[in-house]
Amino acid sequence: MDIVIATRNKKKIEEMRKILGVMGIASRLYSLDDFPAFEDVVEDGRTFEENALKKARHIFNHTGITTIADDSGLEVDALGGAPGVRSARYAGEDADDAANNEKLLKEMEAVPDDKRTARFVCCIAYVSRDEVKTFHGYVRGRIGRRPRGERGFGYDPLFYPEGYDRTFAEMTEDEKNAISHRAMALRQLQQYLLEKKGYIRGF
Ligand code: ITT
Repeated sequence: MDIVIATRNKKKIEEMRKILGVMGIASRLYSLDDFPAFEDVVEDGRTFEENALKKARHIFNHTGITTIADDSGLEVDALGGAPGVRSARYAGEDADDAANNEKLLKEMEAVPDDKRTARFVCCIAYVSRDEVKTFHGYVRGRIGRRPRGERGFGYDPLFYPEGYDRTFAEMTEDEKNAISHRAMALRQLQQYLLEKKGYIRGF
């Protein structure tokens, strides 16, 4: 089966290619790098699910190829769930990862260690000719007081998954992919395809 990964985030593409590759779901994987002319959708949904569906439908309608979109973000308990669906744009419309991390640390300056809990959330939307499905993944953890590690992307340098004393940015790709919100959601997609379709390569 051919699949388009409907994201422009290069780090997400890398992670999803790796996870989907290990799962053997797709015979050919495209990303939006293969379709540079497509305009981005406006991510104005109130939930990760609304945004993921919007992105996946948009690309499926243009390509006619089965599409997977990821909408994800960080929910911090002490901030009432922020940055949430605004994770990519927390410090402003054109904010980069460093600016978003800096803003998060500032907002959390006064939050004591035992109240720095958070979770990463991922919604994967799957749109094909005859199906529209969504899958959800979560990983709980806590927010550090300074960035640590060079790997990953986004808020990885600040996020300590529960049970670990290293941030996602200090983990190898494989370590992060074993427990991440994105991998959990993609595993559910894999399970769905396996049960409903039975056409996954390698099974
Ligand atoms: P696309 O919409 O093109 O997929 P994007 O980066 O704008 O790319 P989102 O709207 O889903 O993607 O925003 C996700 C943001 O949430 C991302 O930019 C990070 O700041 C954060 N995030 C999501 N997953 C993450 C992860 O695994 N590690 C660190 N930060 C993550």
